[in-house]
Amino acid sequence: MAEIKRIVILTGAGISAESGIDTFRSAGGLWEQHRVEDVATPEGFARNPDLVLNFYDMRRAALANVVPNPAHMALARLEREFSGELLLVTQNVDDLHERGGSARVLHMHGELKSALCTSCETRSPWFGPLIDRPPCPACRAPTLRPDVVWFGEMPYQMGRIYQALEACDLFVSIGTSGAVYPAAGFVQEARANGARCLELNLEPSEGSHLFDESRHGPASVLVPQWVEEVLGG
Ligand code: BV8
Repeated sequence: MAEIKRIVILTGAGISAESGIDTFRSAGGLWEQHRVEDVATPEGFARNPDLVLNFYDMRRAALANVVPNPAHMALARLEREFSGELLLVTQNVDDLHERGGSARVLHMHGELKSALCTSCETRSPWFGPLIDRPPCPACRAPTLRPDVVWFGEMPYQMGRIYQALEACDLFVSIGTSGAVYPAAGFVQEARANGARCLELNLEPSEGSHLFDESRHGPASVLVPQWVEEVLGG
């Protein structure tokens, strides 16, 4: 494999599946229990804020019952030992990358452990429930919402992500179905700029045909194996 200098990694719910966090599209997954329109859109939040606040309060509380798996640890090892540039972008709102040892994680869809004030737009680290309408730490207004990107909202730091996709020589997609844009389009950006594209997923994603190589299996096996390869064993 030619000398790899700049890697962009995109992770999805599949990397946290073996830690016990439901993915969105598996049987019994998150979206089977709730309609997307009701719990992951601004309209759903406006229509029934308690339903949405509870949905995210439950997921935030559930973080206490899960731990990172070997895939998260392997990406933290890559961050420590890889001599080139690495950007880890995750669609996940859990904190398992950080708890697995990754120091630099770009949460393009926000994170459960952050609250956004709809009055002053301040983001605050948040660990408890929001259902009781606690006051915003900055402006005291009782107008905190989950700091996650809902459907129809703009994902975070897209400029930085596209810049990295244009410059990278390797794009790796891990544990994502390729069902949601703009994340699902990152492989096209990377390809257009001549990067090699690798998919590590339990089964072929919707965009599998766009990858130079697609390996199928559990992330806890595939990711440590791949990191070992990149670091030259
Ligand atoms: C935007 C945060 C534009 C919240 C999420 C038509 C109508 C309306 C909208 C659209 C439309 N067409 C396109 C759109 C845009 C829309 C979209 O893409 N819709 C889809 C449904 C068609 N996208 C948006 O709205 C985005 N915003 O476009 O804004 C804009 C432009 C200008 C100005 C303003 C706005 C925002 C989308 C973000 C939504 N938020 N999450 C929360 O978490 O609750 S989405 C959520 O689902 C995830 O974050 C992720 O992005 C997405 C997909 O989930 P995955 O992570 O891939 O998980 P999934 O279960 O699907 O797959 C898991 C995979 O893992 C599987 O492949 C499985 O095989 C694999 N796996 C399982 N176990 C393992 C494993 N792999 C390895 N090992 C294992 N053990």
